[in-house]
Parts: sequence; C-alpha cells; structure tokens
Amino acid sequence: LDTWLNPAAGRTHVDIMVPATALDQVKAELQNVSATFRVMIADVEAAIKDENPALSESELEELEGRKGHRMTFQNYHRVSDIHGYLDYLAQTFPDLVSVQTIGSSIEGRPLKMIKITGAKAGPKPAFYIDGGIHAREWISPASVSYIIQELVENREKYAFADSIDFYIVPVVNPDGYEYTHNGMRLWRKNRKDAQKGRCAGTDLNRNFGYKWGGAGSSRDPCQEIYAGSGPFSEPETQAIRNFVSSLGTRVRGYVTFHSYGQYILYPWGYDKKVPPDYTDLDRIGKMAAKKMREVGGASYTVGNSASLLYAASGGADDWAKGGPRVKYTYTIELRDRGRFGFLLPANYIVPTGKEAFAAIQTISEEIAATG
Ligand code: 0X9
Ligand code: ZN
Repeated sequence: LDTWLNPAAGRTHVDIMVPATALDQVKAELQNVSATFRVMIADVEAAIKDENPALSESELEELEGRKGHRMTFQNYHRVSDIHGYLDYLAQTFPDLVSVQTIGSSIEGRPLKMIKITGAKAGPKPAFYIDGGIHAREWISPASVSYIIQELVENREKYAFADSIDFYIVPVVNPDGYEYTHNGMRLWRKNRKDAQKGRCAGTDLNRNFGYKWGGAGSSRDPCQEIYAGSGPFSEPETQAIRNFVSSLGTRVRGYVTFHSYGQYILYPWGYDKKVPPDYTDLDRIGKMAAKKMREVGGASYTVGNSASLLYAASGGADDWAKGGPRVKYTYTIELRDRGRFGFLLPANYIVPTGKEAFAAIQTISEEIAATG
C-alpha cells in the first residue's frame, strides 16, 4: 500500500493507494477490523489522465510567440517552461528582476532562482520562498509561479513589494519533477542513484542539517522518507543552504510550499515542541489562513508541524528556524484535503495560487511593517 496522507491531529483517517489486484482483500481486511472507508479516487490512472489536459507543441509555440513565454495557469508545466518564464521576466523587467542559478541538481539541471527587488533604496529585509521539493506535488511549483507573476506583473497593486527583496526558487527538485512527467507520476524524492539499479532518491525534506536523521526519517534508501547519506548530502539542499546563508540576517521570511492537506505549519517538525516566538508565528499564520479563505475559498488549519501532522526531522523549515534563525518560517500544504490529493486538476491552479499569494502577502506585510 502507498500512503498518500498520514493520520494527524483532528484527522482520524489515512489516505492510501491500493493496487486494483489487492482491492478486494484490503476492503475485506478493513471490514474485519470495523474500519470505515470511502473510495476517494476510483481509478488513479484515469485521474492522472484527467488532471492536466496537455497543450500541444503548436499551442505552446503560439503562446510563446504571442506572450514571449510558455507559462499559463491553466496547465501544469515542465521545468523548461517554468524556467523560461523566469528568464522572460528578467528580460522584460531588467530593473526589477534578475535570475540566478544557485546550483545544479543530481542530473545537472539548473536550480534557478528569481530575485524580485524592492523599489525602495537601501538594504531591505529578504523573503525566501520555494516550491517543488517533493516531485509529485505539482500544485506547489504552479502556485509559486503564480506568486512570481503577481509580484512582477501586478506589482503596482502591492505596496509591500517595495520594501522587501524576494528570492524565489519555484522548482527545488527539477529531476524528480521531470520524472513525474515522463516516468512515475507519484514520485516524491530526488533522483539520487537512479542509474545504479538500487533504490533511488533522497527525500529532500529530510535532508536538511538541523536534527537530521531523527524521528520521521529513514536510513533506508528504499523508503519514501530516506534522509540521505548525511545532512545536506544532496546538491539541491546544499544549494538552498548556501544561498540562504549568504543572505545573512536580512532573511525575515522562509516559506516552502507543498501539498496536500491545507495546512500552515510552523516549527518544529522534528518534535512536538515550539520555538520561543511561536505565538507570533501562530498569530500571523491565522491571519494568513483568514485571507486565504477570503480570496480562494479553502480553509487552512494553522499549527505546529509535529503536533498537527507528524514528527519529521531534517525538514527545510526546521533548518531555516534552527540554522539561520528566520523569524517567519512556514511550510504551507496547499490544496486539497484528499478529494484529488496529488492529482489536483489544473483548473484549481488559479484559486490555489491566489491562496498561496494571500499567505505571502500577509507575511510580507508583517515583515514590511516590522522591518
Ligand atoms: O512530510 C513532509 O515533508 C511534509 N508533508 S508532505 O506531505 N508534503 O510530504 C511536511 C513537512 C513539515 N515540516 C517538518 N516536518 N519539518
Ligand atoms: Zn511535500
């Protein structure tokens, strides 16, 4: 069985994917132990076919000719389209935007970061945002791309954007992400050792070097939560560590987007403990949830990561809080709550992107106000 979502506080169910051949047996076992169950997705393969009606090459070329890039928010895109959009923005708005490659993935793909500069003079607080640590969580890079669009192309609407420098990596795990497009749709990890005929992939969200290797992570490369051979053993997590560290004490926000479940999580993730300033994190988190609901309609639950979900060590958020001590550090689990799970149809990109942007706006306004 493949667990998509574990049980959590206030949620007494678990989402599991069952091979068709095992379905009758699993149903019988569940009935045996008087567990109630509901089929959420009757045919995963059919759901995969439905989620992302592909644009043809000619439609993509038409788009590129008309707009200068291939990005839409009606479809999930390949890494090259997402990176192409960043390059287009840098060319079109050279005073505001620049693109930098902060490292390379295991398979040699660039880890591209877009910097969106605040218009105000002088040193400004920095806000680091990323997506796509987990390959199969397609709504994450899509929503982060939506955030980038708002910050650049609709900039005049947002006063806070003048007083913050944003640093955004939409696809932290490009190898895994590409593999979900051309290999296994439900792949989670990076593609470490994929060519070597053993179990492939490190869970990048278990590979960060704060409380690495503790609860909720595994030393077994065959597990979905394999933490890697050591803290920061992977080039993707190294690149983030090096880049965020280079920003120094300017960094006031760190948000990493995942799916699914609709949660705004704050540290710690390694244990059911909270950082000393968790009341601030909780207050801003709840303001974000309220705004997200207003703009997109979905409800998000706010709380400490290990208490609300499960303990999991080596996460990016714990490192951001425990290493460079970033004040507003969150993991946001985007839509949905299990109806489609990882296979969220592409027509949900815009409402979910609006929610993601509302969260960034709320946190940014706090950062801009407090300096
Ligand atoms: O388990 C994870 O890495 C995240 N959930 S997901 O379903 N997207 O895989 C939650 C991470 C929360 N943060 C920490 N545990 N540090
Ligand atoms: Zn994830």
